[in-house]
Formats: sequence, structure tokens, C-alpha cells
Amino acid sequence: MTTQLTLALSKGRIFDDTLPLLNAAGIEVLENPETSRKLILPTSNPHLRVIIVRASDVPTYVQYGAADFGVAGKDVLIEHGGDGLYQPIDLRIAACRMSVAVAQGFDYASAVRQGARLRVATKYVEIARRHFASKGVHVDLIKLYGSMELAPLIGLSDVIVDLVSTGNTLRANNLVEVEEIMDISSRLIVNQAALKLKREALQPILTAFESASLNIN
Ligand code: PRT
Ligand code: MG
Repeated sequence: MTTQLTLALSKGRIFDDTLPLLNAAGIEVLENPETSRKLILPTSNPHLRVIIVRASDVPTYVQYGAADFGVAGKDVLIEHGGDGLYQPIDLRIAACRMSVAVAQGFDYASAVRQGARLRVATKYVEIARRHFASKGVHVDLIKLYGSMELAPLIGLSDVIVDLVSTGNTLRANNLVEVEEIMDISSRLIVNQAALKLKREALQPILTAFESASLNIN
């Protein structure tokens, strides 16, 4: 009997950037998640299927073994925690950075110097909490699920912590990046039990992903 493998991906940049890695492993995904409503996509490998889930849900599917492996951003992995996950490879895809940004005119440096208590709006509360704790800055964290850029503009927060790639979103909203917290890229994550029980089926794909990511990036 051959082993069935399930790979969890999110639509959009993670799916788009993972496709070339799958192709390098000789695998075609047979439906396009942008046009198909299907959440389980067959591939040219009859023993491998792709499931499409929210980016922040990828670690949960892999942790519980509903997916054997998946691709998730470092941001998502830090917020989720690493329980039950093996993180063997930085695929170096969907790269961006996690930064602190403020409204134009807000003097972040002197607020920090004066020991002001900062209101921080973010979707990434764990990353923000660790960052400001390490700087010894007191913060009130305000959890948002999107459109963080709005918060400093209408007085919900003093600063935001968000992902930045081109900087266009910040610029369009008159926000300024004042501090880079960390570089972000996407990682391959593997269910720890699957790694042991399905090693023979998984290993060739993991190896192909790793060498393809080195060649492509
Ligand atoms: O969208 P959804 O709520 O379903 O989930 P998600 O936003 O977590 O998923 P998705 O697909 O948008 O992002 C998946 C992963 O891509 C993230 O977890 C990051 O690791 C990575 N990534 C890379 C990014 C970006 N670049 C990025 N630029 N994720 C989000 N952005 C957003 C950012 O939040 C901001 O709103 O793009 C905007 C900034 O982009 P620039 O180019 O204007 O600076
Ligand atoms: Mg998004």
C-alpha cells in the first residue's frame, strides 16, 4: 500500500511561491485555487493532495496531523507556537519584514526615550510583545485582524506592528517605518508523527523542495 500525503497551503502568495517548488519536485497541482472553489486539490502525483486553508490555520492542520506538511510564514509560526511541528527548511519564499510604523509626525524615538507607554495595534501580538519587552518599552497591545494601517490615523494606537514588503501600503497611508523587528520568510513545516511514520514518502519531496528553494531564491 502506498502512503497518502496531504500538503496544507494558503491561497495567494504562499501558493504562488510554492508552485515552482512543487514543479521542481515533478509535481503539478491540477486545479487553480483562485478559480476553483475546491479546497482539496489533486496533483499529478496520485499520492499527494493539496488542501487550501487560511494562512494562520496552516500550523493547526499540520500540528493535528490533518495535513502531513505545510508552508507557513515565520510570523504565523511565532504567533501559533511550534507544538507538534518540525521546521526543517526555510524556503525563503514570501519574504518581507516585520516592522514598527507610526503616523507621519509622531516622534517614536523620543516617546521611547521618555519611557512613554505606547499603544500598539497589531495582528502579531506575540511578536510585538516580545519586541517591546526586549526594549524595555511598556505597551498596551490592541489586537486587530486586518487594516492595521488605519489605527494610528484615527487615534486607536500610537504605533502599529505589521508586515512590510514594498512599503507602498505604509506610504499610501502616510505612515513611516521606524524600526525593523525581524526578517520574515516562509518555512516548510512537518507533522512530527508523519515525519517518523511517512518518512519514506515524505523525504524525497522535502529534499526536492530544499534544493529547489536554493536554486530559485
Ligand atoms: O489574508 P489572510 O487574512 O487570509 O491571511 P494572511 O494575511 O496571513 O495571508 P497572506 O496570504 O496575505 O500572507 C501569507 C504570508 O505571506 C504571511 O504570513 C507572510 O509571512 C507573507 N507575506 C509576505 C506577507 C507580505 N509579504 C505582505 N506584504 N503578508 C502580508 N503582507 C501585507 C502586509 O500585512 C501589509 O498589509 O501586505 C501589506 C504590505 O505590503 P507592501 O508591499 O505594501 O509593503
Ligand atoms: Mg493577507
